[in-house]
This record gives sequence, structure tokens and C-alpha cells, in this order.
Amino acid sequence: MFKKILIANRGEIAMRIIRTAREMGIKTVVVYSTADKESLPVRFADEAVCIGPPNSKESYLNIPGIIAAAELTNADAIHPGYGFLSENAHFSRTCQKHNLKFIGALPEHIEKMGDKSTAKATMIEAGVPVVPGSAGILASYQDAEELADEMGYPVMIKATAGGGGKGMRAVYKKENLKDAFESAVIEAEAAFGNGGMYMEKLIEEPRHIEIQIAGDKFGTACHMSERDCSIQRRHQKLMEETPSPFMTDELREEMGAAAIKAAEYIGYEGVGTVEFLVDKNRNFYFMEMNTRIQVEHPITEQVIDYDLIREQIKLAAGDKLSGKNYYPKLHSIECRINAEDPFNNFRPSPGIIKNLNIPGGHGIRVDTHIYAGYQIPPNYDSMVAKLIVTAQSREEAINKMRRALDEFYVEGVKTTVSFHRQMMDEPAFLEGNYTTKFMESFKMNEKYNIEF
Ligand code: MV4
Repeated sequence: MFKKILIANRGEIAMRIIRTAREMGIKTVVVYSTADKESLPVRFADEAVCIGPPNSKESYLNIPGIIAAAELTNADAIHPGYGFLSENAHFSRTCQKHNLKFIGALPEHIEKMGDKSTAKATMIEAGVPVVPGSAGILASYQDAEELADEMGYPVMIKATAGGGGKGMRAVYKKENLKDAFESAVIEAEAAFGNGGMYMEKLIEEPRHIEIQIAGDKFGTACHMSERDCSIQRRHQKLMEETPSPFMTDELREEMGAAAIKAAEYIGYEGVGTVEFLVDKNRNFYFMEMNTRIQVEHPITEQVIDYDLIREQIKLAAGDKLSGKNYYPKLHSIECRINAEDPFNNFRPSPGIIKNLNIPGGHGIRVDTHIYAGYQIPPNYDSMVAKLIVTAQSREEAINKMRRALDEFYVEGVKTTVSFHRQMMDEPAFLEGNYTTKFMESFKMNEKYNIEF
């Protein structure tokens, strides 16, 4: 087992990794930017190394600085968390070269899944269902037009380097195809330096349901059931739950088997997530594979009663999986608490937390790095806490979430607590009848605008 892990991350996920490492008897080192000098991970890790200024490029993305910090402190592994360098193939490879175990995916797997068209082609080879569409990259606009005529509208154009919805266009009519194609190429060129496009049939009103998987170095993979992440705004997840209210035992078996097939086909090692689009008839299609631990992993931990960070560290150290799958015994919901104003278009609201009350009690888990007096820096992601509620049924979990949100006080900055409180009263959410389109028509109600 590792003796010392360097954590190349900040915030709640840095705290999350420190906690499991401490339980496993593994020492921790965090790297931090000057903006995070007063942060909890810096106080709670065994060691902390300042690696640069607030700007992520010069700190949390500074590969030479992070490797130097690992060598200086004699770390034997690096945990990248999520975001930042977690899906950077060059970083994974650089760690390998410096004899530091990267507690994340192998560079080949990051590369294969990072290019969406290659990922899709690989899944076709593996026998995993994908959305009908082009065989690889479209060579020209002419190709796009011919294929769309052949498949029929509506279609979706997607950038192969895509992420966060960039370079993606839904096209309902032939007359809009040219503008959509050309603007998507320009957008993808600017964002990724890669204008490669592929095409699919548009899945209307899909659900985003993902399967948590784990793979060992002996070629065995297992699944840990699903998370429904359909409540998103501009490709940012706001809330997740497991089991999905749309799931059936039969669909879980099929999607779980497809996710294992995907992981075993590429020989995936470590924890990962296979994302699917699910249509109204419960047809499911591979969308992407995330080669990292995800923000929403705690809801899975809660319903299968397993520590996924511990599992991830053990797999990186060479542990073997039994091959059995894991099924939800409970219902769990996560609300992402962001320092954003839901009454003002979710505008970021950094600043000092003047006062704070964190909810507690049976079935409540709060993963956070904030405290009263903490200054939320404007440089990073606005997520400041994850409120995770677990109960015997969905109804009980929702009821408990209402109670927990009513106890959650964050004074000094605006947060999404009020948004989630309203969600717990939304008829479509209560019925479990929601798709990725839900937030497009969502409006905040002033009655949830309570000032502290
Ligand atoms: C789609 C789709 C409909 N049809 N593909 C969004 C992120 C990108 N990785 C894939 N995405 C989508 N692909 C086809 N063929 C709809 C989306 C989509 C979406 C998917 C999951 C969660 C939220 C979403 C919001 C808008 C669009």
C-alpha cells in the first residue's frame, strides 16, 4: 500500500481524500495556491506545499510544480480528484515516468475516451449500444448534409473534442444545418483547437443516467448501479439521485452489463463512470466515459455502503475485484450547494462566509471545506458543499432533504440552498418525472427567497 499520497486538488474533494487516507493509515500532502492558504485541506493534510498564485494554470494545473512537490515530500502516489488534471493523459504519463502512481486512469484510457468519436467507435467494437449516426468524423459539410438526409431530422452535431456542450448543435431542419455545422466547427476550433465533428440522431427529452464502474488490473470489472443526473443547467449538474426514479430492475441489469462490457473491453483500471442517454422508451445509448472519481460519487457510496475513494486507492495499489456487482439498498439524493444566486441567473457569489449552520442528524452527510469566516475565492468552481441525504425510500429522502435544507444557513454569500428547497416542492421532481430539459423551463419562486 502507498505510504504517502499527494493530492493535486483543493476544496471538498481534497478533504474527502484526506479523510479516507487517514483512515487507511496513509499520509497526505496537499498542494495549494496562495488563494487557498487558509483552507481546511491545508490544515488537515499531514503536509502542504504552496505551488503558485490563485490562477489555476500556474497552480493546480502546474505539472512541473506538482511533480516537484511530490518528489520533495517523498510521496509515492498522486490523487488528482476531479476536474483540474484528473483527465489529463500527459499528467498521468508524467506521473508514471516519475515513478508516482497516478490514482486515476491510464494515459491510453484517458486519450481513448477523451476523443468522443474514438470513444464511440470503441464502444461499437465492444458491442455497447450507441446513438445511430456517422461512422467517425464528418469529412466535410457535404457529408453532413447527405447523412442527415439519409437518417432524417432532427440530428445532433457534436465536436469530437467536445465537453460542456461546446461545439454541439441540435438541428431540426435541413435549412439550419449549414449555419449549425459551420458555427460548431468554429466554436470547437476556438475551444479545443480541434474542429472535428460527428453526427447522431437527436434523442429528444433524454435522461442522463450513468453507471458507476470499477476495474482491476487483472481485467475484471463490476458495476455499482446508476445515478440519475438529469437535473442540469448549462451542462452543470445541480442534483443527482440513486436509484433513478426511471430505472427498472431489468434496465439496470442491461445498462450495468453494457457498462461492464465497455470497461472490460478497454481493460479499464480504477473507478470510472459510463454515461448513457436514456430515451422515453427506455432505450439507452453510450454517451461518454468519465475516467475519474466524480463529484456525485457519495450517493453511490451511501446506497451500497462502500467507500469509493478507498476502493480507488486499493485498485491503484493492485487489489483484485471479486467481480460481483453492487445494488442500491437505500435511496440517496445529492444537492450541490454552489455560491451562486439562483434568483440572478445563478451568478457566482464569492465572498466571506460570515456565519454558517451545517445540517445534521440521521441520514445526513455534508461533504464540504467551508467554515464560518472562510473566504470563497473567485478563481475556482463555485461548488462549496454537497448535501447528501439517505433514507429507506425516495419519499423519505425528499422529506429529509427538505428538513436538512431548512437547517442549512450560509450568511454572507448567496447559495443554491433556496433553489434546492424549491426543487423539493416541484411536482415534476416529486413524481420523478424529469428529463435533461427540466431546467430550461424552471423559474425561481420569490417565496423561497429567504434572507439570513
Ligand atoms: C445528445 C443529446 C441528444 N441526442 N446526443 C450533452 C453533453 C454531451 N456530452 C452530450 N449531450 C447530449 N447529447 C444526442 N444524440 C442531448 C445531450 C444533452 C444532454 C445530455 C445529458 C445531460 C444534459 C444534456 C443537456 C443538453 C443536451
